[in-house]
Amino acid sequence: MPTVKRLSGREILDSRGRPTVLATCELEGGITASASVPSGASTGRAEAFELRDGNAKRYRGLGCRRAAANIGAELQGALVGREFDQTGLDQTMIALDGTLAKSRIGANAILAVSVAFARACALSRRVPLYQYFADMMGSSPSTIPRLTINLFSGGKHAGQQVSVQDVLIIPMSAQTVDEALVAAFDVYQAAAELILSKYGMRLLTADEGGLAPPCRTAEEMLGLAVEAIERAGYSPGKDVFLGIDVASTHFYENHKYRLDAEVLDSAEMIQTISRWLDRYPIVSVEDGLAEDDWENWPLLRRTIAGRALTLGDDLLCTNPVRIQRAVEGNACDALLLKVNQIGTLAEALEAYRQARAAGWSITLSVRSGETEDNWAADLAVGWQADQFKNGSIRQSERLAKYNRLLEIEEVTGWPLAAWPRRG
Ligand code: 2PG
Ligand code: MG
Repeated sequence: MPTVKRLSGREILDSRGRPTVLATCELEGGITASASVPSGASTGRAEAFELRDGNAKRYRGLGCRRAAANIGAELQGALVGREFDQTGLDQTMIALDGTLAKSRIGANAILAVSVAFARACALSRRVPLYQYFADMMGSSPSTIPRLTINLFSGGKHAGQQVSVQDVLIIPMSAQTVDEALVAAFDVYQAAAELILSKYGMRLLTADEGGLAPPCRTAEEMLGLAVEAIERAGYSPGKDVFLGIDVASTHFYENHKYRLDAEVLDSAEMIQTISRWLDRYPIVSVEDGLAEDDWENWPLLRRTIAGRALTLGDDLLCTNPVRIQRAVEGNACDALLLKVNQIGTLAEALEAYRQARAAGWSITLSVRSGETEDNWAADLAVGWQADQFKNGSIRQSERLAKYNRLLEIEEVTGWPLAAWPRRG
């Protein structure tokens, strides 16, 4: 097993221009690797804790110097000279931190070390990072996850002009990453032209590189997506489908959903989503209900089963305890897996296994604040996620991952995964 020789941390900036953490891990024998971690904006309450400096005079309190320093001081002190496998390293850091949310050392510091160590181990074994991740879970990859690509943004990612956070396109007839990206390009260009002709709006992008048309309702945005698919020469509901991240936690207050101009209770919200499914080719519904609206999730799942995945993001927070509750209550049939919601690779793998054991589908997702690091692409392939959610095809922090998938595709020749059975 590899021995940790040196660890160091650095504060860097993410794609929103906010500080985040990069860790560098040197193993005995001289191999060195670095990794950086992302950060969300529409976060769930149960997410692991990002340690930030809180100094209002610097980056409005968002600085990550303390988290970075914890890598070079406490983590280095505790881990140096010791041999680990991935799970051993992660568990040692969890125990050292000693808090439920990793708030003492910081989940951002811990995850950066977890991934930098993984990358260094892959290098020392002379295997691609996706192979290291596959070995970690004992899988033999043979496909690349199907891409779900952000077309339009609203909600917290685009200044709330419309309540729903993401409309994604899912190129379903594409057999390869290359074909999926071509379709995404075509639809994106068509959508940009439509937005210019309908709203006179020039091309401006939201946090994940998607377009942010000044729609007033979710249906207007969904209709625009269908029009863009047609205008690009594809058949909606045949070549290209839609996914939505409703992110409804962020417009849920006093047991009501403030969806655009409407105020809906949970049953009405479910009916509204069901109507969207009748009218638009939607096959995945993320966070259709809020993270605290546990009791109504089973009805949502039953109502849309067979038509679309019931995908839990804020509800589950990649947290094994919450996933267990959702499995027992039949609240979802799909997990949105974001490693930094839980804070280590080992725990994310536990979450993954739980979801798989329940027969759920898995979408591996990056965050709205990302860096140029591309480890999430290797993780999605190595762990054989069904889908990969990586934002739009604009902005280098997104392309770092898409371009890595192109490289993996070229080397392996693996096709895109089939869409999972819905029901
Ligand atoms: C989400 C993610 C990615 P954030 O809600 O699924 O789109 O956003 O990283 O802001 O939580
Ligand atoms: Mg989400």
